[in-house]
Amino acid sequence: MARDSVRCVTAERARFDATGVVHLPSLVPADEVRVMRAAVWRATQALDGLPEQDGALRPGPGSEQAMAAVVERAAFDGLALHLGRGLDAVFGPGAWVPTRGPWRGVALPNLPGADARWSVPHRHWHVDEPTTADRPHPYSLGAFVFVDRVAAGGGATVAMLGSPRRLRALAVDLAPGRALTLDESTRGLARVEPWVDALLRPGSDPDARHRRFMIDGCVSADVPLRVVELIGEPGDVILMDLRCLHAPSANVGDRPRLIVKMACVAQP
Ligand SMILES: O=C(O)CCC(=O)C(=O)O
Repeated sequence: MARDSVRCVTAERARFDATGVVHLPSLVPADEVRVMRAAVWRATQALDGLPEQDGALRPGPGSEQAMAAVVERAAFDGLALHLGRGLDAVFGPGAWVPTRGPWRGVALPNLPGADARWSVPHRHWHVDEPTTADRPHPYSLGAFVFVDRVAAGGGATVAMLGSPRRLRALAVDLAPGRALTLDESTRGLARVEPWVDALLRPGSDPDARHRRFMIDGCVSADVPLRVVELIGEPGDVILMDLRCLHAPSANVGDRPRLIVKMACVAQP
């Protein structure tokens, strides 16, 4: 059955279409999460040091293979079933499936850095999949699986809600018949939207940035935009449209941020 003909418009599906993000609480059973958490933590400790980047200690260049290998372990095999249940509930049976085999995902640990205060990041905003005007849906989703609690300020990925829709409108103007480049998706959007321009510039006052970008947001070409931290409890999953603008943020908390990001693909 074609994906668009699936008549399954849940509230979560509507939220995903509007914002690019949907949060599915308690999708993965606690006993499985505990085993996954231990595996991610062991692999993190086995790394040869974690350099500080963007306000947190993160796996450095060259550790990509090790971080992908973590989620290939048997402890993560059950995730396909749980993610499949979540995807079916949101998008309709079989519309999306978790990727199988090698490179099915990656562990994304980070440890508290030296920053004293958390601020909405201005650097490293990016998309994982380019946007084209004529594709309402992405080819791929990221499933952020929380193998431990991630609280505000604790090194969460930040995402710009509404950005997939806004980037499609931008693609109509800037890139008819092709995909937006990363530069067009960030600085190109900033050129036509002052709120995004301010987001991408360093701002000295964390409170002002919090208010402007995470509470007030803006409406750009009729699309509400707002920045959120992807936070959650152990076993929660956040599905994100990989055309969504997102960035790493500082860990000013007292514990490691331990998540895995699994790839999911649309079925033809
Ligand atoms: O580690 C993070 O929070 C950032 C993750 C990210 O940007 C990505 O996986 O594309």
